[in-house]
Amino acid sequence: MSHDARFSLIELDTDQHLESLATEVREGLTATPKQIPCHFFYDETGSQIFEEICELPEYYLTRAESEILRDRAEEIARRYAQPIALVELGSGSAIKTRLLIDALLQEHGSLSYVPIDISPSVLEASAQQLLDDYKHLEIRAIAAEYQDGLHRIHDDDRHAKLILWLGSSIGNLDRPVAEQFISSLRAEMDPQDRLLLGIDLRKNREVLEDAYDDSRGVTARFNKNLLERINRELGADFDSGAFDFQATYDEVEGNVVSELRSRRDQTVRIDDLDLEVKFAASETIHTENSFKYSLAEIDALAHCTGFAVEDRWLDANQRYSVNLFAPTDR
Ligand code: AVI
Repeated sequence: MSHDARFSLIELDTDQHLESLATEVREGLTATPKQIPCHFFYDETGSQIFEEICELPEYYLTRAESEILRDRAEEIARRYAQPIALVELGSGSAIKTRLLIDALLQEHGSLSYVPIDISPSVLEASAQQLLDDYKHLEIRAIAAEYQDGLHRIHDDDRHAKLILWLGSSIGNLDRPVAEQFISSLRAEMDPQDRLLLGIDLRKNREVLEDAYDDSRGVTARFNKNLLERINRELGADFDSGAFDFQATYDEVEGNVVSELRSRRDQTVRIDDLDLEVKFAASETIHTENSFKYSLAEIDALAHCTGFAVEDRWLDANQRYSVNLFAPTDR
């Protein structure tokens, strides 16, 4: 069958949810302490640098998750007697998604893959590649916020759904926000549906700080790209060389805090906002939280959001977890 017959893209109206870079940069850089939300990392340059991060020796998360999925994909696929809908939050050009697609196609002969992502162009690009590679795959992409997209499938899908939320993306949400988000996913799920969640685990400081501040400076470049993006898109005059990058593990909170630190007193002008931002020497801009979970914290998260952990797998080094959440009656 042609690509056209196997591909559809629904675009839901998402404008109302998207705050612009301009609004959030103005808010974040006039706040105390200063901050820039981490979702702005991912312009074209930032997305490329993130791919480099995933290959770094220190950034074990991607490899650990792939190892688990490689070992368990068949076992996961065998849980289902019938073809399912594989729903992914984020768009899956990645090896990890392919491991599951391979196993599900092998088991059932056909598969409906439903990536949900805010960017229609990212969805189209990754879909074309997948359709080339898998002749029995159907892709029903949805360009939307995750919850709106899930709501859309809830209404018209009779397949059991396996929802993937991989990469420990949950770690970039504050814990109460993560709880709310997982509860909102639960609200869109039927009893036979499952949520497969990749979550990085709490562990010793050195491993974590190396993972988030690598020796080649790739993660530093990823963070400084935020400043360069503001230069490009909002006419600012940040000198990214006048900032240092640091990643610090807060053991009590289980949170790797990423920040840029001003090397000196300086003033930055942002033309498009008609704004001057003053930095004192050593003043920081908070760029990202990466929360880590203990197994007990994952159990508690499942419990308070209407799930039970039906299965859980760790990598050989026990650094990372993939968790299969099953809805419980409430
Ligand atoms: C996308 N997210 C889960 C990554 C993380 O581990 O927090 C982003 C990242 N930041 C620095 N390195 C990777």
